[in-house]
Amino acid sequence: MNRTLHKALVTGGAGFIGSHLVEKLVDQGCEVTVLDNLSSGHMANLASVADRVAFVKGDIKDDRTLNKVSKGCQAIFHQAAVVSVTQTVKEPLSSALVNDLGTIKVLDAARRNGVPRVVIASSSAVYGDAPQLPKTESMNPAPLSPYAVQKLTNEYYADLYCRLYGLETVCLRYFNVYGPRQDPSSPYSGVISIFMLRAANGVAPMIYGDGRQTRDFVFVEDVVQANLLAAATPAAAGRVFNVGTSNSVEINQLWQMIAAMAGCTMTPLYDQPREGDIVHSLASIQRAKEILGFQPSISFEEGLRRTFQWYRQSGQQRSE
Ligand code: UD2
Repeated sequence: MNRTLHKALVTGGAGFIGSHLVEKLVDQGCEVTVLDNLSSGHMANLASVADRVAFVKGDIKDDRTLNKVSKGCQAIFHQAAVVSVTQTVKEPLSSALVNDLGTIKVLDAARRNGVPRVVIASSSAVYGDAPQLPKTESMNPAPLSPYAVQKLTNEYYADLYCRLYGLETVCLRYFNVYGPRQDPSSPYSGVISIFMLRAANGVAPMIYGDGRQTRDFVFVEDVVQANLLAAATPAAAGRVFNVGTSNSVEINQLWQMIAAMAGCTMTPLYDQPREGDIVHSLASIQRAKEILGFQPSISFEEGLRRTFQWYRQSGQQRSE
């Protein structure tokens, strides 16, 4: 790591991924401002650092707020977004105002205020269902939802801001992120959070399709690691990186692992494949390894154990 961060802004810092990033930055002695409108984030996610961060309840669409919170920062970690693919399909316009225009506003606030670096949360969604595996950053993108188009647009703007204005931007294409605090409450929440809740409640899971589809699940702490490296590595500027593990897990196998952990014996129910579902997703993390020095450190078994422990302890099992 080549740079120490003294002051940073995390947009969406009260969300699932953002709050883990905030905790880590605070642990490292960084002065952190969180900007979050609490539309999908929760103050409870920041409980462990509440008295050590500056929390601003506000919107990334609000230029004045953005201006204020970005002053003096060495980096902005832009995690705020409409994160539900389905919601962007239902509301292409309002989601674009946040995911497209909001991101441009974040980039421009950085430019105006002399913030040297912006790390942007992108998504494996930009690959669509292109059959090539593993997905490499040099593949042609094939976005299939407003969400994917918005994330890809973010990447193009990030690249432009780097070329036109010298703003150091780094985009991270997250694969399937999981871990403590992931919200399981919607049918479109991450499959691990849903299965954890089902297992804790003794309710059989629903598997869409034959369950042979696979995903590259990456533990949230490793995503935090990727963000910190992206902020600190000079050669990362202007680049896009996959953030996954290069390992994939079948959905059937995922349930078996969670059921074994929870001591459940229920048999899953099966339904039609979910519309628009891709069959396989797997990241090549070669570029992140070579340029960022990224190396996932939490095995899938360990990540699942930590996540399950959190669902058990946090009382999430009562909320379904
Ligand atoms: C992930 C991202 C999404 C987008 C997309 C791009 C998450 C949570 N979502 O969606 O934001 O980037 O990738 O491709 O990371 N499943 C079941 N039963 C359930 C829930 C899910 O069988 O109760 C299946 C689902 O049909 C899918 C797999 O599990 O095949 C993973 O589903 P997901 O919603 O966790 O994530 P994904 O890959 O669709």
